[in-house]
Amino acid sequence: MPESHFVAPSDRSAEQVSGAKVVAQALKAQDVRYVFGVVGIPVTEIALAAQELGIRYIGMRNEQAASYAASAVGYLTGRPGVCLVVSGPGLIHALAGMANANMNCWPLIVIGGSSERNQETMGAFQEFPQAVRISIYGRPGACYVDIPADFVTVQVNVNSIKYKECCMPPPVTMAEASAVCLAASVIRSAKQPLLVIGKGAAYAHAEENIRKLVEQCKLPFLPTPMGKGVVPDNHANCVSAARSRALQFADVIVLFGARLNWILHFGLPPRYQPDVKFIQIDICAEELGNNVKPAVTLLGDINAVAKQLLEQFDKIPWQYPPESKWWKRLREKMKSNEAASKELASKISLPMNYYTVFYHVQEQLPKDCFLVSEGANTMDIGRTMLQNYLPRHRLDAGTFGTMGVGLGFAIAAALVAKDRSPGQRVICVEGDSAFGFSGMEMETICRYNLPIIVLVVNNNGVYQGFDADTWKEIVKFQDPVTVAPPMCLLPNSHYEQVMTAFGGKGYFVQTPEELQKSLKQTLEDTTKPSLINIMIEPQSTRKAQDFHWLTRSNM
Ligand SMILES: Cc1ncc(C[n+]2csc(CCOP(=O)(O)OP(=O)(O)O)c2C)c(N)n1
Ligand SMILES: [Mg+2]
Repeated sequence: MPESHFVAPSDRSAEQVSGAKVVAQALKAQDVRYVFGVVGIPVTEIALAAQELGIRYIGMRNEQAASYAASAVGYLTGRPGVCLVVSGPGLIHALAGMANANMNCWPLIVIGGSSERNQETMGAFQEFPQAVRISIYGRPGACYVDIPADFVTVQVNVNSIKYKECCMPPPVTMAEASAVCLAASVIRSAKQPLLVIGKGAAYAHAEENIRKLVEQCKLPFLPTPMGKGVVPDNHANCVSAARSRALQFADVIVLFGARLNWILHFGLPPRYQPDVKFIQIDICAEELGNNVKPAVTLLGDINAVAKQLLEQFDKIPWQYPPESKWWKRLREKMKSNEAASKELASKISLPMNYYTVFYHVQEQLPKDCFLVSEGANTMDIGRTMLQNYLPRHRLDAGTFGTMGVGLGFAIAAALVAKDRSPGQRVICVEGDSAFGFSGMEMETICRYNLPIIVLVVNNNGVYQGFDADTWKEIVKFQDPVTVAPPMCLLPNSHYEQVMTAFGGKGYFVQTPEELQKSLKQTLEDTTKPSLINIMIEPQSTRKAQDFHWLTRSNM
């Protein structure tokens, strides 16, 4: 390392500080509040130094879950969470979270402690402010800072270190005025308008302005999975229950921080009208015009642009007529879809189906809870049945469709809740397969005593499973190692015992009554984590859909 940078030769007697402490102080100066990681040489010292400075260090059981948790902190707080790993295998595990953060456009800083440096310069410490800036400015995403082992252990003169001031929140950018005018006029001329609210709107804290726009102009809206709650799901203008129809027949669609990727079926027929006019609002210029040519593009901060649009409708007031044919069509479809879900939910035969389970969960769900969810059917059906009332309170498999994120996300949400509004609950709804990816994080949850409620919706498999009798038949005649069907997991697995093994509460439930009772108990006990293992019919599936979720849109 260049001597002049760290040790002032004339002042060798001054107080010395370790490289690890310098790193921790630099993180603190950047307002990093949470570090998730798995320790090892040479990052243990950094974790200890961070703790000493009052930064929360959360020791996880796998870097994958640690990187997922750190990225969720970034999404929930707007400041990057840090994932601290050993280089090599630790970093390889953390790559999963970096890729997931990039796909979700969430800030994340991964710090790897590598082996002794060869020729690098001390510039590495200067990387922190840059990493923070790059992770939160423009489109947020993941950054990696590599710290060689000898930087961690080196003793340096405290007077020789200059910490960079805290990186400011990103500057707010606004859309071009003429484009805003054009967008307003396209909306005014719409016969069948629709607003789509994405997680970009949630991240930008655009809830107030978008809600005003919805109410002032009386427009129907649809949230994307993590856009849920920006405007509450139970708002009269929410048309989630007629999602396919709304997308398919809208003639003007305004995208607030929602990308035309697979989640929105690429914006293409047959899921959309071929001549639908998109008004695309995004923070990232590269996103504009992806897959379809928008009628209007508004480049800027989603909240600022929502306000700009609102100003247009303040200047010349306009409302979409509530008695229009479009509203009637949407309401009819919502009614029939809601009735179909209700019918499935009211089935009293055992084992339960997904709809019955989620009906009872929704009945007891605290309105202000964080909802974390992953799985296939578990997540898809859960999303339609479980309501979000607050922005940034739903975390799920996201743009990448990653299984294994749930428990890390739940841990992040529980920590943020604990610091911001104690008493707020985190409910983590997991498919039995999804749960397995990071199941050992139950120990982390119990070690930090985070009162998370984990619901494992257990159908003995991936998408679908087999009942115990069928499984017995299979293993009676054949070697289960070679013939167990690929979608099958061990029937009636007692996942709740993973929780009780570490001192949390576990429930194994098979009936609606048992489910109601266990939910009530877990919600009343705010001191302990719990896991409710909910057995459902192994072949239970979604109700018939007009389009499969993954319909190929370009056929
Ligand atoms: C990391 C990762 N590996 C594999 C997959 C493929 N995959 C999609 S959903 C899923 C699990 C679905 O089963 P489960 O969580 O039990 O939910 P269910 O549909 O049975 O309710 C898997 C393995 C994925 N999305 N991500
Ligand atoms: Mg399953």
